[in-house]
Amino acid sequence: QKSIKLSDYVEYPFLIPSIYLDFDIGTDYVVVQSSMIIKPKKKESSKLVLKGNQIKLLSISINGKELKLPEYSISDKGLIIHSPPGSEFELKIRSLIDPFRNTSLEGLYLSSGMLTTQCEAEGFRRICFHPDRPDVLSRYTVRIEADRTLYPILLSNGNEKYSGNLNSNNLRHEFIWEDPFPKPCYLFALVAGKLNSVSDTYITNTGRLIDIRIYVEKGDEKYTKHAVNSLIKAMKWDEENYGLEYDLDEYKIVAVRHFNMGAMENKGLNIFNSKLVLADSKTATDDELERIESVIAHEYFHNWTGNRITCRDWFQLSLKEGLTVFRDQSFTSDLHSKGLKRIEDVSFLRNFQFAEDKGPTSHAVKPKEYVAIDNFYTTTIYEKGAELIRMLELLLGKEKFFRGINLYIRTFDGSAATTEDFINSLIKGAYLEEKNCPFDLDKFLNWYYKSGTPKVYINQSWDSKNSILNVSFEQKIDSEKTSENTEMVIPILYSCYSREKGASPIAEDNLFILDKNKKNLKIHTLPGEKEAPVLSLFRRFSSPVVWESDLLIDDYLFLFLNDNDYFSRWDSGQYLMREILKTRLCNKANYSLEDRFINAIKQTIKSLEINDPFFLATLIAIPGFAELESLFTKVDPIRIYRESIDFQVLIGNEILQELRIISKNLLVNIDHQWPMGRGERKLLGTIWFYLSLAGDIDVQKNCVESISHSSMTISRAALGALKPLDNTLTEEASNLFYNLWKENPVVLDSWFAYEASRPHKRGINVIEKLLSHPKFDWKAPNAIRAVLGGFSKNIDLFHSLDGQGYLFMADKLIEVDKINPITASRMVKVFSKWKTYINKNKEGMYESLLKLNKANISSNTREVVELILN
Ligand code: B3K
Ligand code: ZN
Repeated sequence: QKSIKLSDYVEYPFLIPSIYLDFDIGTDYVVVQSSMIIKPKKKESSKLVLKGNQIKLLSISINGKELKLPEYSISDKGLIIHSPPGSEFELKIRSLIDPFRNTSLEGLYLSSGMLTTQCEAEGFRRICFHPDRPDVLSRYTVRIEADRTLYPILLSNGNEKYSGNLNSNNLRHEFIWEDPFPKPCYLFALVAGKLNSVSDTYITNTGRLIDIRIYVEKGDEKYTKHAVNSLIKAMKWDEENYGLEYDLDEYKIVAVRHFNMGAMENKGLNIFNSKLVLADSKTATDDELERIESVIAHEYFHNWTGNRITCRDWFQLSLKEGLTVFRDQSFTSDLHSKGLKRIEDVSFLRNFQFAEDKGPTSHAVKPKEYVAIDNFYTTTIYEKGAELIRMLELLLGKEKFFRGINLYIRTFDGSAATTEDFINSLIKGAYLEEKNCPFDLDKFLNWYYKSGTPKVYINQSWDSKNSILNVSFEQKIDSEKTSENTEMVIPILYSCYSREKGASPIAEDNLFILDKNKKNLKIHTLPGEKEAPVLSLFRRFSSPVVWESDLLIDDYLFLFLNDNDYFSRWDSGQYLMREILKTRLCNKANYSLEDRFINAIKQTIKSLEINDPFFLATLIAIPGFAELESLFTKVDPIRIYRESIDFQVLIGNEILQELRIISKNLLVNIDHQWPMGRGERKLLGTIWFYLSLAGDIDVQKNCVESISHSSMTISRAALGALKPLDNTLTEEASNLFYNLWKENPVVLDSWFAYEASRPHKRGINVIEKLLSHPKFDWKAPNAIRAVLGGFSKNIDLFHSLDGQGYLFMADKLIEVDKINPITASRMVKVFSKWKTYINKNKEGMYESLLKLNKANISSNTREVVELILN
């Protein structure tokens, strides 16, 4: 398949300063008329190439004069005008599109009776003929007319300019929207439908009044408060921290059931997957409420980092996504807990991004080529991209970092930039001159250009005579195919603890910059210090790497009990649990280590229970499944799953008494409104899980009763605790949950996911049944992800040794691909790790991949399948 290369970038030869779009919505199709002012950039003439996909051309004219073939040519890719005028002209195109049969959820499409759009990355070409590339910025005016009863609400970007009836009998009406800020077409949005809205206002720091409106289907108004509050918090935070104010008079959010991703930052008219808008503590868990708050903020933050300053081309995607994820992570950590948010983000990165970077779809934060850009909305572009910005913040220090950001925004406002533009502004803003930068910029840029997770090796030697700890560091990046010796700038934040004196560190949060393959560090401890101190490394997870050190089990136990950095303390426990599981899986269980670790947990429970229940719950939870898989060169998923359950049964049994006592104390606080009571609810859920696994019948029965608890967090925690059991109580709880929520599609998706992912002996029929369940909607990616995504986490079923799980998945993905390639190509990554599995699983997955490869699949899905196979 043909790939697009970064090195082939050429500027578009025309400017399009303004676009007027007219939508005439009928019952069977929509007539779109565009009128664009076009200016050639150079004197020499070049042809005008416009993209178009599934659009029927009706007529085309330049400066009022109709064009005839062969003055232009048309294909399934778009339209070419062979010799356009050499100076500014007006191009008018009338065309026709059919949103009613568009199942791809790209361009203009129908979702639950309303018309809605998704244009990023290349959906605008399904709406009208246009260059459809992010470096062409225009001012848009949009007129929409439609039937008044079918489509009472007609929205587009920007501010409302006019609305009125069209004919005397009031059947049709029209709206005109104007967006004064030049934008790329991927930020265009249109919504038409029967929607109710909830409104609020925000006054900016310069006193401007912003009208906030959330549009939802009738009946859902009651679920919008959380979204509105989140938006207001985000607006305030961006003013206070980045000095960035909202620029339009209106900010609208529309909730849509059929949506490929989470949400879309269209200028002034965000479109959201309904699961990320509709929520309160009765229908959403605490984690979901936090996620919604952060996604609302993320899309809002894009208004500057993405919209006012956009990407020159899609290779620069992390320019807006990495930076905006960094901003939303900072927002959440400012609002809640810095330490806990960091652990949450690191855990996500390790389980998803590291896994991606180890596998066949590994790519750089700034890739050099792609086939389908939709396949590049990955955790590498987003979350690893955010880690790079975080390292820059650490290396520059907050004050300089913000000076740099400021310069970037002032320099590139209203234009399309590259990641290099960003870095150069950052350094210039921070230090005035590049040469004053205290680290090697070129080596830092390797983080953008090289794929793979760097590995750092650490060895210590203790000079007791002089009380100096000598530490040697070595970095390697192995997943890059080249043999060249790549050096990165790896910031390492460290502390040192005296073994005798315990809790307060001798050296705290010092920064060591590893910018060579090998580099040594000398740590001077207190004179007279006899024993080597304990090193706490990569505090706050100061760079996105993996490391191996000569720290001893005793050191990890010490850090697990004493470290004052949330991440490092948690990570020490995670290390110990990884060791325990690794030795168990190699049939070399280390019982003394298990005993010592469990004792450490008991001590931790005593010290942490009251003041930080959330942290305690986090400390005693085992590492994620993907992280465990990554410990082995031959992965046996079924054994990993069983062994991790056995280990958790052991923890449950060993700390039964302690857990029972705490759970009683927690009950008084669980009814507080989010974010209050969150820690208590989290810990209670964790305790239920362990106790239920350990066979505590009272807890299991209590879980069934808690399904109808007024807090969704508690209800889902109860479901979770019963999940591994596969007994009548699990069944009963699941039925209760279903009956409570069968009329709420957003909540019901979590039931679909639960049913698909929980272990049960009834085999694959269960999944088939879920897919033909009357409440299952094939056109809703949320539902597909719930069932097929849930199924991929159902270890026994999906990985069954006869390969039937894999084949079933392949068949279903072929079906999904026919209606929605974007969703299918994302989901096909469930096969990414095939080469790492033990032979039986490997062969099974390989067969399914071959089946997919032989099928008539979309180019999106084919790109991923081919990458995985090769
Ligand atoms: N920019 C969108 C993602 C678009 C995905 C296109 N396939 C949401 C976001 O990152 O904010
Ligand atoms: Zn984004």
